[in-house]
Amino acid sequence: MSQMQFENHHLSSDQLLELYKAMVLPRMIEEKMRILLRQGKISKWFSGVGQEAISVGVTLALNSNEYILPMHRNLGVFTSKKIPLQRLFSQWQGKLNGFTKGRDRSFHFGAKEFHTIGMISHLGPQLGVANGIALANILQNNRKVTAVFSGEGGTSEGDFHEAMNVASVWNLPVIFCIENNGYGLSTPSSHQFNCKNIVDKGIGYGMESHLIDGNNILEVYEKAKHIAQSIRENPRPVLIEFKTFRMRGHEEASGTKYVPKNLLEAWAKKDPLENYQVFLKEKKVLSEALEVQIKKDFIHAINQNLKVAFAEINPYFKESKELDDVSQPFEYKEVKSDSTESNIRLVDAISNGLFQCMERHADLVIMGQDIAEYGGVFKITEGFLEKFGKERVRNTPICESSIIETAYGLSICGIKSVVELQFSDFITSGFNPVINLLAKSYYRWGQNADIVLRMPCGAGVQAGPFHSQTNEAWFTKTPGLKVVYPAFPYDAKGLLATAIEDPNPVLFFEHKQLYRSIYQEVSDDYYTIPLGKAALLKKGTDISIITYGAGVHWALKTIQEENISADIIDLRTLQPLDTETIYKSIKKTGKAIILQEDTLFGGIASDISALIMEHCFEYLDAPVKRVASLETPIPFAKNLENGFLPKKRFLKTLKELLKY
Ligand SMILES: Cc1ncc(C[n+]2csc(CCOP(=O)(O)OP(=O)(O)O)c2C)c(N)n1
Ligand SMILES: [Mg+2]
Repeated sequence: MSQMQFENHHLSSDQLLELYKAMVLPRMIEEKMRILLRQGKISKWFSGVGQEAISVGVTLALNSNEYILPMHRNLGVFTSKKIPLQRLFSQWQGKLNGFTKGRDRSFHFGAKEFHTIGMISHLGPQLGVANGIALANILQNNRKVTAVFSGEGGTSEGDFHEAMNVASVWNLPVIFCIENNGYGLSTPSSHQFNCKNIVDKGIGYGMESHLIDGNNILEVYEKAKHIAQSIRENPRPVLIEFKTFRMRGHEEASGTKYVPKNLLEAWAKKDPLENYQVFLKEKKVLSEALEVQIKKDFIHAINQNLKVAFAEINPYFKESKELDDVSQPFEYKEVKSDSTESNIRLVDAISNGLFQCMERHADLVIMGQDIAEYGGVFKITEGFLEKFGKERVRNTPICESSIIETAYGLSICGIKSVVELQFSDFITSGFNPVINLLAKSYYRWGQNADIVLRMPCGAGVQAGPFHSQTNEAWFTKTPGLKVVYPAFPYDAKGLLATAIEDPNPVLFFEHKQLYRSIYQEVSDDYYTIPLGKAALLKKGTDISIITYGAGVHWALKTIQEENISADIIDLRTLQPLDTETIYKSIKKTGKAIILQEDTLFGGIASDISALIMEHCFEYLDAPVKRVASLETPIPFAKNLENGFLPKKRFLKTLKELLKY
């Protein structure tokens, strides 16, 4: 007798068998993988034994062209999505024909042709990415559902709460599938959250939620199918908690010593596959002979595919190939403007530039706190809502992390977005997706992140330690990110246009103190300026001053007041860096000073200094000097802030260097 109650109201024998086979396959693959793991042929294994009904039931309940975002125990999603076994095996062995060409392991990959997006290690961000895909589905009005997975442990992360909140506020068609398997590594659920059921959390987010027996394939499949269909008809987010149990260790090496034996024994009796098999035999849908045949066929398929995967070549290291694959190739197309010009401020140039990009890219979405009716705290998006509508100009909850993940989900669906950080300081609350999703995605599995993050930054406005940082160095050191930092209205407008054209993630720094103090003649029409090209603002003979952002204006003022003959280089883009312009200038002047508003240690000035040393040593008549802010947080009071900033120290060092 089956230990579980299966109720079948209408599924045919073929359908019942299909569910059975779909659970047998991941179970058998796992058995084989555990052998390979012991032989050192794959690197790690996270077991989904005992949880197959959830992966399989949910995947088969959705249409094959609907996205599913699985986690590390959801092999059944990959197999039920019919991803060729040979490619899965290649992926796990780090072969060249794996989904990541050997650049990432296990389930850390996406396969868009199968509408499957794998995880990054950090668990919770997956939920926000699903929101982005669901938002794309809403914008494209295609009535599709997206399902995303998390363990109960992952629900403790802020990303879970942010994703639930955003999905609910925006009414996104997502099924949040939480597999409550009792443990997160060694931590039991009772140490993970303090409420009876995770479904109870749905109430707090205003979200419909369901509790489902995750070991009962018919219950999972039927309920998920019903929920998915209802979401297609009436788009909304739904939370499902699947009760289940993790029958093996967190990963194979870690064991289950800390799990009470009686729990393992009790749940073993509820094994989803064993019980269903008994039920099918009782119903005479499955015979002993058919069971043997099905398993034999799978063993054959697994072995055949393994043979092919073993024979596949390993990735070979070619430096240029690795470097080329960090960013999606982008062919810059110059757009010139010979239109009339207006004398406008930096803030106006950015606003006007962004507006024209919204006109040019019909599906470009902008997201940020208070950017719609209110027009943003710096009023850059004032009037955008009226012109472009609330689908494209989206006020967000205070959920930096989830919104950046949402932007990544949009990008997966081919939609560009611009995210306004209210202050660049607050990127700390969305740091993980920038570094781990956006920056690494193209290199890992060829998926670009077509996102511009607008970063109002900088000091000089007496805004203190949390509203004045210039934090570009956190990003210039991360491969995969482009960093733009204009100092003038004309550059800001043209560079923003290119940043949005570029299919890669770009951090676009906008200096708050320059917003309303710097004016310039700017073309009224759309135009572009290439990334990675510095501007030589002044030509001189005695020294090269290399700077960007507010530093440009300090340098210009200083050499004018002191009547110094210097090259002034405005970098404009920090990543990629225009080393050619820097070296050319130094070869002429023989002296270099680098001025940055950021604090000294680990800032970009240090790298530029090292590069000059390595490439222009023979041309130098003096040591390269870096001038930067003091190594403290940014203080609030005017006198303190002035002392912190490098303006005075710049003149002193400049004079010393000229005399050297
Ligand atoms: C941000 C982050 N912290 C810690 C980890 C390490 N880690 C990986 S899986 C895991 C447990 C996850 O538990 P749960 O969400 O319940 O999923 P399960 O493994 O039980 O399926 C932990 C702590 C991680 N991957 N990411
Ligand atoms: Mg768990």
